[in-house]
Amino acid sequence: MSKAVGDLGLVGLAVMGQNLILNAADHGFTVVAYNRTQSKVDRFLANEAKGKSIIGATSIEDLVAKLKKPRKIMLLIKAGAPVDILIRELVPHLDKGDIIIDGGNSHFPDTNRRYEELTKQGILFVGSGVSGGEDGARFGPSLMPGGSAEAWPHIKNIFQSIAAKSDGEPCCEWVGPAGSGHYVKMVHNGIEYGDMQLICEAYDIMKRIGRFTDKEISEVFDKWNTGVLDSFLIEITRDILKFDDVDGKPLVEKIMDTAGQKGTGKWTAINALDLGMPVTLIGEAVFSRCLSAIKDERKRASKLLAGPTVPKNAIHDRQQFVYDLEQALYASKIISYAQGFMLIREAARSYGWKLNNPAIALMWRGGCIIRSIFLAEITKAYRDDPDLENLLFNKFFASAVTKAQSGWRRSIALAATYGVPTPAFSTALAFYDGYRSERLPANLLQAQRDYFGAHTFRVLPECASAHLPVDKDIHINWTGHGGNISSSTYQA
Ligand code: NBP
Repeated sequence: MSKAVGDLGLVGLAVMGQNLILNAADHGFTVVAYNRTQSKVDRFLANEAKGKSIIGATSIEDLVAKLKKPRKIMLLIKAGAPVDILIRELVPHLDKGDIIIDGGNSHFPDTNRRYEELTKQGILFVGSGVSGGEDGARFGPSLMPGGSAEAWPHIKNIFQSIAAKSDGEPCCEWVGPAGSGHYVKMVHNGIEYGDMQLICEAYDIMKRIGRFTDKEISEVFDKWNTGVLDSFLIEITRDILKFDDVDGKPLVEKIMDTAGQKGTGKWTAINALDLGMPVTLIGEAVFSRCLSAIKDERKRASKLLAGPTVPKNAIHDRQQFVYDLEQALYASKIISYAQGFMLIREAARSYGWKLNNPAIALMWRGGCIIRSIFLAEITKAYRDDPDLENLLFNKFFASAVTKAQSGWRRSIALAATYGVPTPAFSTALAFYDGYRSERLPANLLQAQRDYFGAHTFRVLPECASAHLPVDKDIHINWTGHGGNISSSTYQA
């Protein structure tokens, strides 16, 4: 009979699983490692895990038998069907109150479903976002757990011990119920798409309009990394741009300019549309990858479709040009995070989740791909007011955007003048100008819909009259020959 000595069981010995096990062992926990392909367990025990508080399991039964109660079993396996298969295999061996944690990139509706099913069976289920890649898993990831709240006291110590620390605080807190942990991870990944796209646009403008070399652009990122943009992604961009191939030429310029967009970025954009939230920057970041992917078509179009050419002296003041771009990047980033938190707020409302907003910002401050100085300010904003309606209503961010906006507008105008695409910069500014507009042209849109589809409209209270009553759906016979019947179903 196996002895129940394990604090944590971990299933899945690929890159994330192995590193998280080593991390947990370094923090004094005894981890029981299991993998579908047994040879990987044997290899791991004989190498990286040797001499550490890590024991192997030869079967699901063996794994369960080696864990202290309530058992805590974390899955770090391929998302999708494998998670359902493994849960089905595990459950018959578990007792009520045992805990299954899915640490993979599962889609939150799947986590909602698994949470419901397992709750009925008395098993506590946690869906946890894990970010930071291989290095994060090994030395401190950002962890975003949500699901059965009763599980949190049992896993809190392990999770907060192995998580990254930011100013001494663990980048891990309880997010909320059901699939909310995976939801927050999904939005994190969407924001990551946006941050990367913004950086790419700044690089493209410096290259194509400023005619900077990669080394010069690297120096700009190096400088930016000491200011408000200080972040992991700016830091790695700096290093990528100064990395030469064996022939002394920048390696990045030899890389095919096509990118994929499966998974969490796409899910975030789809969810934003489902919830009716204008998360435009992440949407543009996903579409930019789609545009990059049609390389052959772009190649043909580049020969056929004309645009402005960039003169050699397009930039008169390099310092101002770089300063403006920094402001454009900073302001757009503020908009992207404001949109991300708008989406989280709407999800909480739509799905009936009570979410911990200050903790979400805190969890993203360290360990993960979007870690940055900037997130300290977001954490502060939500700590000062956990129910903050919009990040842009916070004094610090409102004033930061106000200060940044002339450089932001100049950068976008310059790029448009010379035909350099800036989908993320531009959509961020369009959102900002739309958000701060008390009146938008949707009045005309409503009139058009009523004209062709009898879709009705509402009238502004100050314009109400006997034939245009307030708070009533009104249909007008715009042409004199249309009917007076309004549509109750047609949605244009
Ligand atoms: P992978 O996503 O490559 O998954 C490989 C693991 O899944 C192996 O242990 C494999 O076992 C196991 N597996 C598969 Br495939 N089908 C299985 C099944 N039906 N039953 C049991 N096990 C099965 O590993 P990863 O890159 O370490 O990522 C793990 C999770 O963490 C994923 O959900 C991933 O999206 C997420 N994630 C990854 C990163 C990253 O940087 N890689 C970052 C953040 C989150 P086998 O050895 O027997 O084939």
